[in-house]
Amino acid sequence: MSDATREYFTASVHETDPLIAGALDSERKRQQDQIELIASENIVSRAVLDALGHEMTNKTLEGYPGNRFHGGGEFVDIAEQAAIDRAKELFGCDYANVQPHSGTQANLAVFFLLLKPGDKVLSLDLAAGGHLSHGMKGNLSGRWFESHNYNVDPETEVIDYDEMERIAERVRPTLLITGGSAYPRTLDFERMGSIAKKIGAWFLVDMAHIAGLVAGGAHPSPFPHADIVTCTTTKTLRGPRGGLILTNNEAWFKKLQAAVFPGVQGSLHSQVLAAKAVCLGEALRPDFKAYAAQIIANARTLAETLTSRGVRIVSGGTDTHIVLVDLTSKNLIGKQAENVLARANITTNKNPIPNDSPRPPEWVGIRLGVAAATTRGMKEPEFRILGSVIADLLEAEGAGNSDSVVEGARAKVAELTKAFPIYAR
Ligand code: DSN
Repeated sequence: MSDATREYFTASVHETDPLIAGALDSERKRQQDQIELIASENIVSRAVLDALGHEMTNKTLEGYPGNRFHGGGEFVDIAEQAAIDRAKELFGCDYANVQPHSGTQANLAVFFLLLKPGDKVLSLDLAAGGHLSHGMKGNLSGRWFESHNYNVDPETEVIDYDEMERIAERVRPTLLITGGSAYPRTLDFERMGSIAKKIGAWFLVDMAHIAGLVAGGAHPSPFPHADIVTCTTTKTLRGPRGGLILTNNEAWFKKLQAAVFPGVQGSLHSQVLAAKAVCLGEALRPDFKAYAAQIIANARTLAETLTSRGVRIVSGGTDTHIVLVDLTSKNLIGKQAENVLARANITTNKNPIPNDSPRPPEWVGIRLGVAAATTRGMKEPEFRILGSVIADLLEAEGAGNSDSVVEGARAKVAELTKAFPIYAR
């Protein structure tokens, strides 16, 4: 073996690429030192990381277990079959496709399966918590399909199911969609499933954000009300980046497999399938239920603490991992809040709230999600501290004197992150 070949197979990224090694090290430190409150994030297990960084990444395969276009797939078949079996067991459904590279790809495959260009879809308004892959104009789903929205009640900020029914009867969509990125309340799958049936639409539940809560019994399951369900394996499910599609419809399943491959994807991400199997296996363990229940307790504690300090929470609270904050109560917009929290090492994102401006720089909300900090082991006492640190920062920023408060807030965050370390080395 030449020296160059030996080095190729043995040298670490620290030896070969200082720029990227530095970025990787800094990102690890950032995750340790910051409290992650972005609702779509979580912290995967060492076992999931092991799978993601494995040589399995070298394997190219198309097709499905036992029926591949390339040779040498026997070990990836084990991983993919385990992911399929575990997904079915976890979510109590008959069929699972675990190949989508993301939640958006999963939704695209469902559109490919069920719709023709120009067909109508009806989904939750983006500012009310919907998702861009459900018909936003800038997304293929909004370009190729006729997109309509339902919304939340302006008073309660909870989905107005009566209004949804009226819109569904008027629009007559082929596909009714629910779920999204920033809806903090329990979704009434039974009611929406019956609306879909009444108007002869298919019912898609995109449970990307709440999949871990469903898996852990902390949110009702979309089955048996949904015709088809998509999700990511990131977020509350606490796995690698990627998607799943689940259904009980035997007649669709063959077509669904073809809709994913070759419909909207080519070869699979072999190592991600292994990581999906690992995270789904973790979610089947009894301690996952305790994690899911703790998420709800933590989110409620955070919402109550903020409310007690005069910070308005959209819909008055939460049933999930998401706490959506209306910053007008503190004379702020989303970007200002995101920035002041970032200065104290709390990571969040500006977000629209119901009926917000379509322009991101004008959004008046921030979205807080408790899953990652819950994974670190933080419980109600820590979320009380965190809630009051956040309230201090928002108040100070609104009053134009945050500099004096940021230092103390950083110190409190540092105490928490030190007490709850991740990936100990
Ligand atoms: N939809 C984006 C979010 O919720 O942050 C990414 O998953």
